[in-house]
Amino acid sequence: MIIWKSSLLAGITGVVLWVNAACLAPSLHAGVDAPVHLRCEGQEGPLGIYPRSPRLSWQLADTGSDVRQSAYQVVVAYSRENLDKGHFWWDSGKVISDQSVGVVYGGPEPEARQLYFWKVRVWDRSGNVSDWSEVATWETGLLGRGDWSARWITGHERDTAQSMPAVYYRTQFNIPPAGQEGDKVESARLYVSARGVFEGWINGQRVGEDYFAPGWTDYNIRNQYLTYDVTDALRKGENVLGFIVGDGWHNGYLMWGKHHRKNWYGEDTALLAQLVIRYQDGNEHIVATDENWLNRTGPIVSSDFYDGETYDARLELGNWSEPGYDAEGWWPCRLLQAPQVPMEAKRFGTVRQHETLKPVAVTRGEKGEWIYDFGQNMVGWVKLRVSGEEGDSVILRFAETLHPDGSLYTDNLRKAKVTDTYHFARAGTVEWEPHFTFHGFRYASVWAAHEPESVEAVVMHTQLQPAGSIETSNPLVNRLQQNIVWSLRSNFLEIPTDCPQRDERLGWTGDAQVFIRTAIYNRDVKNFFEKWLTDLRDAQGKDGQFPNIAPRLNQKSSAAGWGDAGVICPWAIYQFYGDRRVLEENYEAMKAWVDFQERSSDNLIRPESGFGDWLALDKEDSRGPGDTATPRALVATAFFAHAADLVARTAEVLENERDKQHYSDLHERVRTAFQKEFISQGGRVSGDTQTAYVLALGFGLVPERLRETASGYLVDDIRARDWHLSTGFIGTGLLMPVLNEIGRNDVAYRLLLQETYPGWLYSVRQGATTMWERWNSYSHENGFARGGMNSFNHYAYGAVGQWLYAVVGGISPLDPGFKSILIRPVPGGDLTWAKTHYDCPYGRIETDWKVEGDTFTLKAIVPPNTSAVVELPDGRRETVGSGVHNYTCTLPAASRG
Ligand code: RAM
Repeated sequence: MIIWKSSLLAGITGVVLWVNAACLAPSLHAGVDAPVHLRCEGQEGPLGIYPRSPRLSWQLADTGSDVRQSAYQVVVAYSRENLDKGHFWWDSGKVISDQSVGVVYGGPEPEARQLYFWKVRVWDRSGNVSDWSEVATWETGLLGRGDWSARWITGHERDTAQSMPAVYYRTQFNIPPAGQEGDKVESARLYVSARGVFEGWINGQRVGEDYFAPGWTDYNIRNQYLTYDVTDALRKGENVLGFIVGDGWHNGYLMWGKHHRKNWYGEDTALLAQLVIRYQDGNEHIVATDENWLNRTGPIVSSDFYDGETYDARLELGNWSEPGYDAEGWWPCRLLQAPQVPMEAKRFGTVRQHETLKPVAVTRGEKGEWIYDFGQNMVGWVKLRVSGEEGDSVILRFAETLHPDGSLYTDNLRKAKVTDTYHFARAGTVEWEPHFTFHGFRYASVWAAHEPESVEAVVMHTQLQPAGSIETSNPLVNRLQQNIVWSLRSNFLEIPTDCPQRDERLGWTGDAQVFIRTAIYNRDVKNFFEKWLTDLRDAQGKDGQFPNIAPRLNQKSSAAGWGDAGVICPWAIYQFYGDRRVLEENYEAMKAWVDFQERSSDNLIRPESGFGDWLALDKEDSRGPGDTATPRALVATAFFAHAADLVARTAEVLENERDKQHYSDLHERVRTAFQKEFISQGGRVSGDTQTAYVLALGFGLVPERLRETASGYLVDDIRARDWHLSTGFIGTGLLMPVLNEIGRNDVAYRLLLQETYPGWLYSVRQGATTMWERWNSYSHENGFARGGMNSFNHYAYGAVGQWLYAVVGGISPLDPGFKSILIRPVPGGDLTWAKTHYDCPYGRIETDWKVEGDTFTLKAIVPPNTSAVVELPDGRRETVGSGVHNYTCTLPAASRG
C-alpha cells in the first residue's frame, strides 16, 4: 500500500507529498523475525562481567513497517544442551512488554566463573511469535575477594624518585600438575590486575592485544581486572606465565606545575594474577601470584606517559616467557600489602592499536634529524624499522605542530619530556615500538645514524564502537566533524581526558560534561562513562563536592560546570541509552552534590568562584583564562538550578515522590533567586554576555514573559560581533542548542559557517586536524597563542557536534533511549544536503535530505520497536513507526540559504 497525501493546492508553500514507502505490502509479513544483536552489559559474549544482575538487550531483526514487540521471553541455562532441552536456570516466562533494552536478569544469584547461555524470542503486536534467537553467552568473573587466591606481588625495592625500569615477572607450572594423572584442559581463564600497567605473556605469546591494562582508577579505592580465555595458549608439560608491569598512572608522572610528581597511589607497581585451568574430568588447577614468582628488570629502562620510554636492547632477557628458560638473575617476589579494595571486571574496551598512518612528508631538521608529518594530529606512538651499530641510539620526539622554520613546536608540552629512546645492543636492523607510553602528535622527529627504513604512527585509544556519522555538502563542516571525532578518539583513553600531549591528560569533569552528548552521537560510550562515573563518585568529597578531575588527585573544591558532570553525565546517559540503572547508581551522589550547593550558598546564590566561562573571549582586559565577563556567581547559580532540576527529574524516573517534590521545589526557589539576582526587569542578564543569556535560556531560568526579549539580546550580541561567538568552555556547548530552542537556527548556521576568528571553521581554515583548546591556538597571521596552555587536541569546543546531529542531521531522542525519536532536520546556510546515521539501542536511525531549488526532500529510516515524530521544515508533523519514510516539501522562504 502506498499512501499519497499530495495536496490539491499545488503551488502553496508547504505542500507536502507524503510517500510512505514503509507501508509497502505490510500484509506479506506473517510473523516476526528472530531477534538479533544480543548483548549482555552492552557487550557481545562478555567474559568476566561486572554486575551481579546483568542487563540484557536485543534488537528486532524485522525491518518491515511499524514493527513492534509486544512481549518477550528470555531463557538462560548452564549449557547449550540444557538450553535446547528446556532445562533452564532462569526463564523469564512470557513478559508482556515492549522492552528490548536493559532487561535485567532476574534469575538466581550468579556464581563466580560461570558461563551462561541465553536466547530470547519475541511476540509482535498481532501475537505472532518469532523463532528463538541464536544462542549468546556471558561469563561471570571473580565476584568477590573470596574468589581470589592470588596475592599482590612486587619486585625489588626501587628508587621510585626516578622513572623506573618496568618489572618482568614469571612463574612456571606443569599441565597436568606434578603427581596428577593427565586429563585434557577444558578451559583456562586468566584474571589479571596491576597497580601500574601490564602486558601478559604465556609460553612466548602475548596475551590479548590490550595496552595500558587494567586502566586507571583510584587504585586505593577500586581496581579493575581483565579476563582472558587462554585455553589455546597452554600446552602439555611445562608452561610459563609472565608479565611486564610499567609505571602507568599508578607510579608515573601526573599533574602539572608545582603538583607535577610521581607515585600518586603508592611507591611500588604490583601485579595480581590468577590462572584457573579446568580439566575435562572436572578438576581445577589454579596458578596465582605469590612470593614464589620470580622477577627482575629488563630492557624497558624507564616508561612514563608524560616522559616517554627508554629501551636498552643490551638488557633484553631472551625467551623469558618460554619454558626451558634459565631464570638465573631472577629473584623471588615480595608480597605487597595493598589495600583490600573491590576488584571489578573491566566493563569497557581496553586501549588497542587501531590504524597506522604513513608519513605524508619527510624533511631534515637543523641537526640532521628526520622530521615526519603523519598528516593527522592523533594519539599513540611511532613504530620504526631502523639500523644501527652496537651502542648506537635512536631518539624520537613528538609534536602536534611545527614552528615556521619547520622545527617541532614543543612549548605546549610543558614538563612532559615526550621522548622515546632505543639503544642498540648490536649492529643490525630492528623494528621497535614502545610498551608503556603514549604521545599526542602529528609530527615526530627521529635522530639516528641512518635514515629509518620505515616509520609509521600507530593510532591508539580505548575501543569504542562507532555509533554515528554525519556528512554534508560543505567540506569545511565535514572536516570539522572529522576533527571532533579525532579529538574524541585521542582523548578517550581509559578515561575522558582534556588533552593527550602535555603534562596534564586528566579526567577534567567540565570538559567531559560539555562533550558527552557529542561523544554519544559518535561512539558507544555507555560502559565507558558508567565506569568513569564510578571514578567520579569515588572522588566525591564527604561534603558532597564532586571534584574537577576524576580520578581525583589533590584538589579539594569543585567548580560550577565541572562538578556538575556528576549530575549531567548520568542524565545524558539515561536520555540516550534509556537504561535507568545509571540513575540508580548515581542517585545518592547526585543528591549529595545538590545538597552541598544548597548548604554552601548565600540565599541560594553561589559564591563568586570556580572557572567561570573558561577561556571565553568576552572581556577586553582579561587577565587570564578564567577572567571573563560572565559573573562566576551567575554561572554557578545557573548550574545549581540545573542540577536541582535534573535531580528532581531523576527522582521522578526512580519513582521517589518525596525527593521529586523536594528537588522541584528547590529548583523553583533557586530559579527565583537567580531571576532576582541576575535578570533585570527589562530582560537583561548580568554580564550581558552570550554565555549569560545562553545559561539563563538553556536552563529555563528566564521568566516566560522575558524569554523573547532575552533571546533578542543574545542574537543582538552575536550580530554586534558580526556573527561571531564569544563563548568559552561553558557557553559554547549550550550556545547552538539554545539557538535551536529559541527558533534561531538561522543564527546558529551563521556561527557554524563563520570562517573568520572566532569560530569553528576558523581552526579548520588554519589547517586544524583536531579540535583546539583555544579559538586561536594558532593562526596564519599571528602564529601560536602565548603560553604552555595551548593544546591542539582538546574536545570541549567540539560540543557543537551535538547540534550537528540533532539539527543538521535532525536526529534526537524524544523518549529515553530513542524509544521515540524526533526526526527534525533543519536545513540552513548554504548546505544543500546532509546524510546522517545514529545507531541507537534499537538499531539504525538514518536521515538523508536534499535541497534543490525550493524543494526539500527527506528519506528517514526508523528502526523496529520505536516510533518517530517527523517534523519537516514547513512545520508539518507526523508520527510514524519503523521503516523507510520519504517526504517532500516546499521550503519556507525563511529557511532558504
Ligand atoms: C585546563 C584543562 C581543562 C580545563 C581546566 C579548567 O588546564 O586543560 O581543559 O577544564 O583547565
